[in-house]
Amino acid sequence: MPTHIIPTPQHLTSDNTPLPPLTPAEHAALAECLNGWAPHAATHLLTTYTPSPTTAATGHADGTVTGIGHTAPAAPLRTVSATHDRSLPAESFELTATRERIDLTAADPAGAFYGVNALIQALRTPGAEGFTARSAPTYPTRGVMLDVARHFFGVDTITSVIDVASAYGLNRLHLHLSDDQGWRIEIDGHPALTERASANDVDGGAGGYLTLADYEAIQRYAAAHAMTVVPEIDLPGHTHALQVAYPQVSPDGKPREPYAGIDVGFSWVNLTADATWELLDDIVGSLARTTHGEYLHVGGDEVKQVSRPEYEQFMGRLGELVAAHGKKLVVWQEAAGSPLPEGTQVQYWTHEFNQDNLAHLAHTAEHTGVEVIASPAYHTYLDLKPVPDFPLGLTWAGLVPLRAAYEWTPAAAMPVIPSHLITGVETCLWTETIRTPHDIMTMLLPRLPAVASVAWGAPVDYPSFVTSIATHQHTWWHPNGWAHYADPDVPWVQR
Ligand code: TNX
Repeated sequence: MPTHIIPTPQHLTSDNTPLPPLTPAEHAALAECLNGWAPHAATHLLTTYTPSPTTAATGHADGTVTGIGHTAPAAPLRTVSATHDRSLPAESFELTATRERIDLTAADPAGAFYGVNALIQALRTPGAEGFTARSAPTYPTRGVMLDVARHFFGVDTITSVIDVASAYGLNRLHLHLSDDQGWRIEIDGHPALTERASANDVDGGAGGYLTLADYEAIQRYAAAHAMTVVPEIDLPGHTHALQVAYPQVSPDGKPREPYAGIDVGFSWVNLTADATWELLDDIVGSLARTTHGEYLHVGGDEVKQVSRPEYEQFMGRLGELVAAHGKKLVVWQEAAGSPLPEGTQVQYWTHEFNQDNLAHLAHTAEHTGVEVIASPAYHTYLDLKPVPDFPLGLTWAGLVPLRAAYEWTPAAAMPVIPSHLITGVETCLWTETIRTPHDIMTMLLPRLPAVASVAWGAPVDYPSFVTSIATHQHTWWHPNGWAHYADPDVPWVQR
């Protein structure tokens, strides 16, 4: 019986012997071992896994443990340990779970979190068997992007995306917080932004925005799940909502009405006006102060109406501004070729782009310390339809069925970029057609675990992957109320 862990660990062996569920005592003991050095992993174990109260059924009855109430948990019958070993590769873990012992060793708290995930996934497998697993992620940056600008989603929905993404080993939540249709984050000293530019969405709906308290709560929740939030303010295009609030940053200075629709490329700010740079200084300053992580994403995509030299000059100046506020930069691929600060991450998204600029990026990256994040649309854009007649999603880069999200490599998808420059993989969910939390899960599942497998460099075995997906749906997504798309490749369990 295989162990249904996704991403599949790089090394996995089974002992072909039944693996009993955790008893309440073992559950508490493992959390206790983790608590001193990986408290989030301990909390995750305690809140995500329900120990088996029917210990007798597993041959571990001691007659005293209830796990609730007054009785202190009895000593576990299995040996349980959780060891911090800093000599291991970053975010890695080693886990042995058998009928005799549960031993988790991890490089750091993130590795402990992933070890706990692997244990919980394995224990959920019907007919689980004892195993030893070792795994380390291939790419240090493993992201999921959620567009809360086209349709707005609040704290509860965003935390449910964190639940799914972190369970599959992603460590970055990229929030697309501004676009033509709406401005979605409170900015210190600029209430006009959220007062005038957030009450709208792509369908002309009510919109909304995150307060700074919401943003803080999301970041804390993310940190508790080994994830970091990267906020994106899209510049110098995709700025219609910003211009509704502040007409003085428009090229023509004229007032604008909120925009509902899915066109792109029609808006941009005055690239050189003092009014623009004073406002951007405040926006970047507020975001830098309220963001725990080291990166801010400043967009740079689909600016169709300004000359290339003017655009590159703007992106260079924006990079300096972000650096002056103490943060590193993420930009979409169009900014490749601009003078970008060392340590910038460039996010590749489409092959339909000027290859000379990408070649230039590849050429200069080694000298400037620029990294590349792989988000090729035809593998990672989960707003693209999985099949032609799907009710949700777009088709501009083709379809993304489950197999396309699973069977690819960043190096092959971006032939112009030398593979050693690629430090991350990110899957993106744009929300032009995505209206509800149910829609979000339908697009993320089961394709997010597929992209996460690529980000971990997991061993590739599609038949085994789809079998594991079916188990996860049956034993986990369904009980959690998470919707999914029924890709025909998966042997879904019939109810
Ligand atoms: C391209 S990817 C965009 C978005 C759209 C998306 C739809 C990128 C940087 N820009 O503005 O929402 O396609 O798939």
